[in-house]
Amino acid sequence: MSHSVEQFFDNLWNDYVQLTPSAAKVHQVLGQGRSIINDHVAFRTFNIAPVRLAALAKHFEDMGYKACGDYVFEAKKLVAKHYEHSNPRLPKIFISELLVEEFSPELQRIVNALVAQVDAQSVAKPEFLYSGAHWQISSTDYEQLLEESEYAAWMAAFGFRANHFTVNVNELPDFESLEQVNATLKEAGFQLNTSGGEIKGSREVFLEQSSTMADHTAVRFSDMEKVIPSCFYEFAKRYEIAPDQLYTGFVAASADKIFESTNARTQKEQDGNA
Ligand code: OOG
Ligand code: NI
Repeated sequence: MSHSVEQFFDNLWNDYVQLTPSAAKVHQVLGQGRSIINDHVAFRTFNIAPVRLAALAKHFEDMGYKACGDYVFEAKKLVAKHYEHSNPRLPKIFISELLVEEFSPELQRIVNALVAQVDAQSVAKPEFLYSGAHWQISSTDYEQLLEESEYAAWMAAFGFRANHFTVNVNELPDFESLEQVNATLKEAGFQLNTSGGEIKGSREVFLEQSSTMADHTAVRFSDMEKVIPSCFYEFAKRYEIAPDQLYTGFVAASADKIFESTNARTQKEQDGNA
């Protein structure tokens, strides 16, 4: 892999781990000092120029990635695409975008005002993908977005960066199953996302996924500081669709639940059931 692609993923990881300190602990617990291979990295955005999914994807296409799968999330009012590289050591890329025009005029007004602050020239640089928020937002606007779309609120608070990395469980030498990975994580004190069950998907759909609930971090809004959910870590085990050929796509019904990993309400419900 070229030096610049490697450097890109290093920078992306460094931004992510700064906001998500538990990601470093995940590597210690599952890798015991050995390097971890990531299955994919996920990004979020709004379907408004200049930050549309296609504009983010352009950077990966420039690195040699190809568009593969398309996904629709009707209830969350989102669409997504995934990208693959011919170098199997490079993670797949999952990018979603919020269909802003399907929301209330208030949400549209807040989101359009945020995106209007983004300089189109900055979007054209690969560093944009770990550049965070390009705007100021008040905590009241954040709370208002949260009423309608947890995704919109997350984007408003954190902007452009990896939403999560995903451990490739097939490549973990010490673990046979995702159940085993989950048990080890829980023993180490991690809280897992139980929305739709701890394991989303199955061998029948060729993909099993689980994730931690997002870390919490202090975000400086224009009027005050608030501690809110930031980013999480995901775990994926893939099954063969043919001899020696692992499934490389995503599963929309499972992804729908993985999105909940940044949802503080889901977290409260889980705590209530604990
Ligand atoms: C993406 C959720 C979906 C997957 O692997 O299915 C996903 C997100 O939370 O932004 O990552
Ligand atoms: Ni994911």
